[in-house]
Amino acid sequence: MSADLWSRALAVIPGGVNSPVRSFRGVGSTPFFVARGEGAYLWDTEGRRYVDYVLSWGPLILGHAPRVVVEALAAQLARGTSYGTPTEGEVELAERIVRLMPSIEMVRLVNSGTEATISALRVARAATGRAGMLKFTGCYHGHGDAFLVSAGSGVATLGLPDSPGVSKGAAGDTGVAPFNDLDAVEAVFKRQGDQIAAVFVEPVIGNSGLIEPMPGFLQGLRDITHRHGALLVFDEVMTGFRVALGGAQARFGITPDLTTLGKVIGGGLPVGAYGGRRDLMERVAPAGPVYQAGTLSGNPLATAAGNAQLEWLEKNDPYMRLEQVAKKVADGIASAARDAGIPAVGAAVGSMFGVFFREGAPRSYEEAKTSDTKAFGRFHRAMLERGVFLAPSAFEAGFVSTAHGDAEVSFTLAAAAEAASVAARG
Ligand code: KE4
Repeated sequence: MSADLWSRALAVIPGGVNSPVRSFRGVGSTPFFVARGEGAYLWDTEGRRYVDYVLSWGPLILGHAPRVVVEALAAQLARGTSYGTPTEGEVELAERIVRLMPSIEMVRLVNSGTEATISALRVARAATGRAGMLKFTGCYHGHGDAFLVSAGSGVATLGLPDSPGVSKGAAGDTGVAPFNDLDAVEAVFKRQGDQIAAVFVEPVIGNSGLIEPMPGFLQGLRDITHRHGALLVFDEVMTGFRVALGGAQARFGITPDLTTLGKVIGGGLPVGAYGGRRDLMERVAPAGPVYQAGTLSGNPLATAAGNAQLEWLEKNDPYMRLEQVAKKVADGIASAARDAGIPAVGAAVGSMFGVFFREGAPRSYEEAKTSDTKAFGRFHRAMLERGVFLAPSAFEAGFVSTAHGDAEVSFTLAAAAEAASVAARG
């Protein structure tokens, strides 16, 4: 069934997938097709079961089809799917986000993380009258033109288009620096600080594998941006409601000017959001002149799922236990790899985790790239064969949910012991 579906998909969808990372090219294989998900598990169309650590790339912090979300969606479905008018659910979700992330005084709902970051950049440029933006290698902020840039040569340089179709004009206002390198950030601001509207950062990188901020790095960004009149934007599409109830900004005690959100706030339905200081957000149409719109923004199904999921998280605050589970998985996989002779290190922040096949935790994407991706590819395939689905790339974070318990962890670590020796054999 999967083989037939795969050849049909390749015939009519670019690369056979609706998002590149799902193609499993990062681990040198081809994807399975999912028939259903429940709790911590996925079943493919051949009936094989997997413990799922991808969880739709982050949104499913309560696991697949949690009762509270399913019931909220069923109730809403009976009342219709979209109206194109204001609804109570949007107000409730906006109030919840504002309550849980106090740096966000006002918030606009959109349909994806990409929409959130391109809109936040537009607000930052309007508010400062500047065009420049600084991002970090290894951070992914969606596929907006200004963000699809890679570092040119040298430590911190003007971005170069990282994809055909991104014009020099669109990329030319973006600077790129290595994560955790405040000297490089200072150097960029020294050269062109008065042109930089905003610094965008994943406060904990989830798009290079998991890379944690060094002590003082995030505060350093806050100080530098304050000094130069630039805005600090925390892209918490992945870390928001994942690393703590109030996101990375609560965990690290930093107040950004703007925050972008997605994933968890939609409970598995398409939602993104951007928000922050009232004086900035009141510039957004129709309150102000900065235009941004969306047919299905804040639609009733997405807000029903998002409200149900966030309400459960606010009531139960599962983050301590989620971090314990994530740590067990990350450390257990890393030690299985080391026992098989593969250098490896694991890390967990809240319910996100990462394992690198290298000596020592990387502090930047440049360091992460030195990990053994070939061994990771062999390990990933061997884990799949043993019923464990890890992110199909050495440069993606893993996620646990409230549905991942001791049974799932011991199943995973037993599989890891075997898969590591397969991977080590080459
Ligand atoms: P979306 O446009 O995919 O909803 O969000 C873009 C985005 C923005 N910011 C951060 C920090 C993100 O992690 C993402 C999307 N994350 C990827 C996972 N690496 C989504 C998976 C995919 O591209 O299919």
